[in-house]
Amino acid sequence: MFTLPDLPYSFDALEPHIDKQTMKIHHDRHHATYVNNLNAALEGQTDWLEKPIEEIVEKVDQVPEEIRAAVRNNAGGHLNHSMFWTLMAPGGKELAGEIKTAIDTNFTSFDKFKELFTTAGTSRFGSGWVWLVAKGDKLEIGSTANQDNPLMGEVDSGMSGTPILGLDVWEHAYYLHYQNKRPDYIAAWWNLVNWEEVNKLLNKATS
Ligand code: MN3
Repeated sequence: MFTLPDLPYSFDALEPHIDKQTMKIHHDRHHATYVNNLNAALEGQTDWLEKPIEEIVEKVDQVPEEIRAAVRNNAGGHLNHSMFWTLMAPGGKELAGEIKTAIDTNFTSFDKFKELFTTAGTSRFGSGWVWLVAKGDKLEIGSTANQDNPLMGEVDSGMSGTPILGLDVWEHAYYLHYQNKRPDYIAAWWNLVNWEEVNKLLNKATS
């Protein structure tokens, strides 16, 4: 059985960039629903229930067809949100170390990277996620629809690689405070990025 992880900070810790009520509803209702629906979809599938969430997302094509769509949406939802909470920190964490070097090498500068990542978020139609992935010794930016994750691979998600940074651009992530102004939410989110965690994920992906 999968369980809802606690937030690594309080619901109001990301204010003023992301408000308390949005965080509470996003975590306690949206993320909780993905966890509950995933457990319900996998009921009786003992071998699948014992796998790490990353492996289920990676192998979603092998899940029995009658539950595949539910597992895709809800395993993706659970993994994406579990990552998302840890990729933010109150006030953000300094961009330093290998991730800083890798961003400069792959995108020429942080400003250019920020511009490309932001555009991927503002141009994603409907609900989805923006990702920075490690792919071999390169970094790539892309976006996926719904709760798809790059670990699902090119055919299913339109991307591949190991996600090291993800941004939720579903309306439920910002609508209470920002209404339809997704670009304002993304601009504020940059103040919260936990680059220490991104660095850890980069090291893990490339080691
Ligand atoms: Mn969400």
